[in-house]
Amino acid sequence: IDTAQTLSTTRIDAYGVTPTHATAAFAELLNWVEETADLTRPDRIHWVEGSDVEREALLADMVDSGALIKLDETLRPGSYLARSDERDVARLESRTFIASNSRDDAGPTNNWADPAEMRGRLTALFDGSMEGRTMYVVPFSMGKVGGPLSQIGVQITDSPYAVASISIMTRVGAEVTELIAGGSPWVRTIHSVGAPLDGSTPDVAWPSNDDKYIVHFPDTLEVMSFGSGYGGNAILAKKCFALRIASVQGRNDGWMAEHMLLIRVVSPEGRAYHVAAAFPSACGKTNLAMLRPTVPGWRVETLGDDIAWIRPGSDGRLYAINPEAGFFGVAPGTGVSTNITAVETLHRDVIFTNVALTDDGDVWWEGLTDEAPEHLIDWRGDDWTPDSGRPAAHPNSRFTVSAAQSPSIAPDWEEAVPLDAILFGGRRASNVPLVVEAFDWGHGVFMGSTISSERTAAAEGTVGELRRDPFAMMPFCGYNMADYFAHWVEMGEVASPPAIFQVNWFRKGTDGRFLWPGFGENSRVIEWVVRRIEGAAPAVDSPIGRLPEELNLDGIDVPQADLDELFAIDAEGWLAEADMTEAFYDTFGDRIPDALREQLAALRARLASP
Ligand code: GTP
Ligand code: SPV
Ligand code: MN
Repeated sequence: IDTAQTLSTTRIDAYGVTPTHATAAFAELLNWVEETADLTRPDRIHWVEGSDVEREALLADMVDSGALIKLDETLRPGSYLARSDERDVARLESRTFIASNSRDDAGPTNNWADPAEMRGRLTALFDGSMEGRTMYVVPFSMGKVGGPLSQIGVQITDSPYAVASISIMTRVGAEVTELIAGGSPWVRTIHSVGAPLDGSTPDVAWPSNDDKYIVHFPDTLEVMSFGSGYGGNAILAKKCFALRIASVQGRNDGWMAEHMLLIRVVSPEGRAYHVAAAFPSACGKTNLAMLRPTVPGWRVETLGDDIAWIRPGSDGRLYAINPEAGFFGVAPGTGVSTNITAVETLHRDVIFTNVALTDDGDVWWEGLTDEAPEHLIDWRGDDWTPDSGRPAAHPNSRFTVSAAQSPSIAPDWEEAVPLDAILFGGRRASNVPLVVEAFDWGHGVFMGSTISSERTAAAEGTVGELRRDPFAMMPFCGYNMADYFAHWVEMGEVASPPAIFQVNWFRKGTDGRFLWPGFGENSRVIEWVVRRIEGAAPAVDSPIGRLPEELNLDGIDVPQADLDELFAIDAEGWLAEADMTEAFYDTFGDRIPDALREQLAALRARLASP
């Protein structure tokens, strides 16, 4: 690029951004913005600078247009409610594509699309898609700006709701534009709700398009998303970049992008341990991230609730950061008795989506309080009473809030921390015990690769149906999952890899009731995990791994029969799981690492002669 020619001062000034270096790298960004505007034909371009004034104005505009409802300023200061279109309430895995050059690189677990063909289809969809709207340019950093494990990107979008959300979930601002101008690599993400305005019909509160595409181009580090305004479909920094694209970057460059919460556990002796946990969507990450231990003397600090980027340090340990800056958390089930920390986090400056509105201008959802208010406006905008016979809040209704305002946030939450333990979990009504420790890294990777979980409302599909979700990454791995498993095997070749555990808070009795009280009581499992790391708690070997010889149950009353069932290992059930694992592995052909096939054979042998 001829910098002098393409980067005249007037050209830069047109956007109100003036990086200190008017470099070729900056010209490339400008060219991309202008090409996208030429295609999508918005009325205006707004380069987002990330200031408070700008944010206030954006929110006020959305209240004026009906896109947001301002909540009562005394009850819930600085907070808003958005109601989505009824057909746009969750991630859409069937509309999510990995457009890698080679179909094999996407693997059997992803929808693959030919990149050239898909680009053609998207170009047609984006043609004029922003007419009548503002095109926002949002430079963002995942991880603190300029941090050693951080990555940057730019999202172009015509959704002010997406802009407001990205401003909470990532670090947005001029410093990022500076980094781009300075030559830092960045990821291009383009989003349109696909609802151009022709001037004759008025806008709707939640514009979207029935034709939806969430497309990733891992070979060129790009994301294009069309038609949906919801969460992971529209906040492209999150699942699209920080997991799907970043998982590919990590494979190429020797690090990992994982669907994990990140916490610091402080023991009564004052020793700190760092634990990451991969649970599928709506399976307890945010709750564990904000755990308030019921075991006296233990403390948990929050570092992240959804995504961790992990890289080997020079000391032979694995270091992790939370690349996000906010929480996009599930509302239903979040209450004083389950997650008091979240309730306290949500006292101000929150964007709620698809929860119910109270008569005094506050919000409510199932589980916030034991008793529902007598009258509400439900997530669709209709009158609701407790005998309406339907939920007031959508099961996947969410809050968007800054991480820094959580009372449990670690003071150094933006720094990398060394991992002591990794947990894998899911929703399993049967078979999987409350906690089991892997024999070693290789066995732990095998465990991760075999995780199944019951479907939740976080994505489309039948809630409750059991499905494979290895490493909780099934919907988020941007490349062939067999290669991803191999990458995991390799990443354990550091001198001191973390210990690995499998947990399950969701095992049910024959009467359909959860056997384990969960939430704050999960600290009892965390206590055992830490004591194992310290070499201070005994374990007994079982065919599937090491079980606690004893769990601290002081102060709670879990019937012995429930405990027995929580830890029951049914050899036949596990042999059946082993058969399903083999069938799953076979879908990858011979790309599955030998090490995992050997782990499967060893599991079968242990189950045959316990
Ligand atoms: P995403 O944000 O979609 O990735 O979900 P998440 O993994 O962060 O799940 P979250 O912590 O929001 O929990 C999802 C649902 O599971 C909520 O309704 C919680 O109340 C419920 N839940 C979380 N932890 C427990 C637990 O220990 N026991 C039981 N029974 N339910 C739990
Ligand atoms: C999930 O589904 O795992 C979420 C919500 O955290 S979304 O951002 O929509 O992916
Ligand atoms: Mn969450």
